[in-house]
Amino acid sequence: MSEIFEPKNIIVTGGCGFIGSNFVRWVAREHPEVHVTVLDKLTYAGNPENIAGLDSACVELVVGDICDAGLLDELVPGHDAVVHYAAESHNDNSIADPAPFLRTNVEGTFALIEACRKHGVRFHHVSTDEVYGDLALDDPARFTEETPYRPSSPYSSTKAASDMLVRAWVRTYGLRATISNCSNNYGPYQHPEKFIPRQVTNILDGVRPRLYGDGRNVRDWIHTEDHSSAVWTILTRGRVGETYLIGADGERSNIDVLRAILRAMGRPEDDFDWVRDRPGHDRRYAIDPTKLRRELGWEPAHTDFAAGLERTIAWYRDHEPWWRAAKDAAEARYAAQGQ
Ligand code: NAD
Ligand code: TDX
Repeated sequence: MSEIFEPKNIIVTGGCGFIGSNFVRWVAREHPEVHVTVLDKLTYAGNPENIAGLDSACVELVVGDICDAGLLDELVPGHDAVVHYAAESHNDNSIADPAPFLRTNVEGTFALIEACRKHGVRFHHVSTDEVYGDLALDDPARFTEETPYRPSSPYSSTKAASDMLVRAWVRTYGLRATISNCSNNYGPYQHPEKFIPRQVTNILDGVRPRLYGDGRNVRDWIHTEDHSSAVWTILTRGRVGETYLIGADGERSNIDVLRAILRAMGRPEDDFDWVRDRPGHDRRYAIDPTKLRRELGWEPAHTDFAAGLERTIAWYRDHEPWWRAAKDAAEARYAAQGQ
């Protein structure tokens, strides 16, 4: 194992989004000695409420664009590390309009690694298992760090491109960087355009959930708290230049997840509508997290999916003012796409 890196002063890009804000709250709770500067553009997916109430001596918000090289030149020096979550993150949006994905995911990552190279700052790149494409339902294989890149969607191809940039900057310029590729996250503060919160908020609204295609597509679910602890582990104890896959053995078909939501919310299991499939819809994702577990000793803590789902449902039930406007806008986008 390499030396332990003890950052005191980090930038978290995208810290007002779903996973970034959960990470910021996790750091504020577990490592209150660390100062966090959140850099977030506050797109439709960013909400400053997600980090409201945290000690302002520990967490500061800078509203800005990761593509803004001038801003990065001012902000990055003096920090120990940049943890990069900011992205356009939704596959369906990337199919409707890929341009913002190219800009933020590719050009934004480029601007950040240039700033980190120039100012000698450690970089952690948060990415996705979707860069590996998909697996067949009957394939016993899972993704490993050696699986070839084979992205399917505009979203995943821009994330793959950003991973490649980081790898090239490590090799060519000696950038001190690590990469993590995580499976599907769930938990509080997830935008209501995504599968689990969309179905939960539909049911709360008295609307039938919507299942794409045949519903047999498999996603490998991990609680966002476990993603946060894994990223912290890799940032502080991971080997520079390495990639680590993050997963918690949570493979489930979409129809099984939807039925679990319906049951937990007291609805009949068949109370949903089938809708048009997502073009290019990946069939199955599955992560083999052996490297992270063996090399860094990381273990997930939230492995009871039914319990995590119940807590997540309760969170959405209790936070309608948080999701209402975002949901209405997301449903207008879905209606335009026939989904
Ligand atoms: P999200 O869409 O909820 O949040 C994205 C955040 O980035 C928002 O706060 C948004 O305002 C900000 N942002 C977007 N463009 C920006 C820009 N140009 N400059 C500054 N800020 C900008 O996304 P998420 O689901 O929290 O995903 C976070 C990261 O984790 C992404 O990099 C995503 O690829 C990765 N990831 C997500 C999942 C998942 O299940 N959601 C799984 C694996 C990896
Ligand atoms: O209404 C829906 N009905 C449905 O059947 C929605 C919104 C989705 N789905 C299906 C599509 C997927 O098979 O549910 C599954 C999950 O969909 P999303 O929540 O859109 O997630 P996914 O496309 O798997 O990507 C997510 O995980 C990997 C994140 O959005 C990405 O940012 C991350 O990289």
